[in-house]
Amino acid sequence: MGFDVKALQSRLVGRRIDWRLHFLDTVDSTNRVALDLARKGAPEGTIVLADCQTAGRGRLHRAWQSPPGCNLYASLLIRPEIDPADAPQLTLMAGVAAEETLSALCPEGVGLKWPNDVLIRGRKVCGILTELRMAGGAVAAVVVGIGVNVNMPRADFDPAYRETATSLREETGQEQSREEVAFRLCESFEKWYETFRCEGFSPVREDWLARSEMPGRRVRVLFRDEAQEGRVIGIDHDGALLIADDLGATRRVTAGDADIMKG
Ligand code: BT5
Repeated sequence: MGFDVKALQSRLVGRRIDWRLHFLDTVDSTNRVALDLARKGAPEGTIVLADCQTAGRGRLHRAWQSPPGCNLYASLLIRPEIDPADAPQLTLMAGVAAEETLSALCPEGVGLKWPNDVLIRGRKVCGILTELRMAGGAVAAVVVGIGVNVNMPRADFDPAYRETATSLREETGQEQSREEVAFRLCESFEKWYETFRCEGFSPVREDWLARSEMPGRRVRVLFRDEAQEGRVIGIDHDGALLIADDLGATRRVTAGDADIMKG
């Protein structure tokens, strides 16, 4: 099904954020385009959407599978005044917005996994990639890339992660409107961004923790060749994961892929 970009744009008029949609049929990466627009001075609220990506980006140079006609690939440009070290806070903020959006459409089993995943019943339905544009040592713009598997059939996922990925349709048994998912995502995003700007990261962190199964669970976080293990005790002021190791010491985990252990 085609993407009704006009219908979406008309629903996004007159809101707290002045959303400006750029829709592309095929693009390498919506994040790449949004960063380019940022460099050219595009304002906060610029959003790049595509039907299909040929080089969708994940973290650490990984790929995001982005076939046409079924999913949402969106890059939201904002210009917050933040320290670069606090950028992970925005990934968590976007996670809260995405979780809020998806749990309204799929009433059971939606939750957040640090640092950038939304899961349904333990499978990844959405991933977030935050990229910064720096100028003179300061953050000039932030691009928050959000990929949501909306109607993608299980059989179409790459076999490498077919068992660990899912789509809204697989979980609800119903075809979902991509425009509706996009609209709700913008609505939630602007609400949480306002909270973030007015009240800081604390309320976002509280909400993130309430939307995640991770607190209290034992996790293993792998970053490059190093693994850290412990029980999740919270999120630090900058978005780092806080775990208690087996000796009871608190450790900060700033990057990596987390596995929630059984038991
Ligand atoms: C992410 O990376 O989860 C960030 C994904 C961000 C994608 C959006 S789409 C719009 C915007 N434009 C872009 O170019 N990117 C953003 P990471 O945590 O590194 O997860 C990547 C891993 O997830 C891959 O190595 C695969 O194992 C798996 N994966 C790839 N495609 C997937 C998909 N469609 N659904 C679920 N898992 C996937």
